[in-house]
Amino acid sequence: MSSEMVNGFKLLPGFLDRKAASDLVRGVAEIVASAPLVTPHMPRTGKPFSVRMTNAGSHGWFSDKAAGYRYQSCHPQTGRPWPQIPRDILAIWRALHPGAPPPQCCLINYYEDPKARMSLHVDADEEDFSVPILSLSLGDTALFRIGGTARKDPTRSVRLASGDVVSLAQDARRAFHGIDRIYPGTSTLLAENGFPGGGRLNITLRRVTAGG
Ligand code: MD6
Ligand code: FE
Repeated sequence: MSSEMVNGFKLLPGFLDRKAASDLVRGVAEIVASAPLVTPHMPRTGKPFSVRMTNAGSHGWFSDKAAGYRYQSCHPQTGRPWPQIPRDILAIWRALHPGAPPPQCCLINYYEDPKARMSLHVDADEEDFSVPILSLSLGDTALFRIGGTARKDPTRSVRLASGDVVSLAQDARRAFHGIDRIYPGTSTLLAENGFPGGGRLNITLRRVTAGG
């Protein structure tokens, strides 16, 4: 914890109370019922991600070996448009990003495997970097690491607990970040709200296209 936190990183611990978090998880369970979780794969190598994903909104993020990282309007397996972003999620966006255009992507990452993680990355598939990304953590606590805009920059680690909200704006919007590990069994939220396997959900809200 020696380095300065990159500018534009904001952590709101416990922003969501248990009731709000439970409602969100049940909303995600509804999304998953119509847009099933899928395992993305790395471009070129085809290595599978350890998290499964789905989306809501007009733009869904996905990756596979053949076509790599991209946004697409339909679910890769069902071919149906992604479900709409739930109203309670849109309300959180409006409360924290007043004046920003509405999110076009609600990416849902599910860490069910206790060994699931997400390697250091920059979210760079969007056209518009002026709008912050908002991240909601639900369920088991995770160890989040964030550095600077260069991969070699020093990093700092913070634990993200259920109900914590993170906003990445300014330099942090282009900063490397990832999830080193989750702490299994630290929350009952998911198991009690439609995810019998427990684990952790992360919801990120993004503006994808420029203008708006
Ligand atoms: C996660 N989060 O919390 C992974 N990306 O599971 C992210 O990759 C992330 O927390 C952009 C903005 C905020 C984030
Ligand atoms: Fe990210």
